[in-house]
Amino acid sequence: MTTTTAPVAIIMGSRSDWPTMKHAADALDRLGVAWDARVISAHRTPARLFDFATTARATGYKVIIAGAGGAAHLPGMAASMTPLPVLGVPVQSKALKGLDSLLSIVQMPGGVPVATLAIGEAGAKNAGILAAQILALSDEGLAGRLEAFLEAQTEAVHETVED
Ligand code: RP5
Repeated sequence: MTTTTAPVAIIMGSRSDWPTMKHAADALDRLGVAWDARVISAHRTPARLFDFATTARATGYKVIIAGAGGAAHLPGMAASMTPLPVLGVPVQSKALKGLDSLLSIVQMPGGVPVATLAIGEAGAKNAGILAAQILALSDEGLAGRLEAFLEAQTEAVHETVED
């Protein structure tokens, strides 16, 4: 069986989602959290999704970030096949600007949760931070790095409109 040392899996429906999902990877890099990224489509590669989701926990993953656009079934289908927390990122679509992605991901039936983030880059970045926050519950070193990250973010916001 394949195993990983990376606690976070970033999966996405298409290579075209990577410019968005890279923001999750960047946030994890900044916080010193390892990740693996894979293209897994709920519609085009359903067998790959089944194999990934049903073995994700045994593989060693702790959190899954799943991004998709349009009829975005990837996060929900992944959540239906794993006990791991799934963070869903609605990728901005061309036709409906991601509103379709958002509604596809957020309206899960009771009992199968997907923690749904904002549409696009902000959602991907926040998914990375949220994954780190979940992992930090049992990792003091990471908790310290997160605190420093949040403090630096606050300090970077100037109260005046001019220098
Ligand atoms: C979804 O369809 C993907 O997640 C992507 O956001 C969208 C378009 O995919 P491509 O046609 O660019 O491969 O499955």
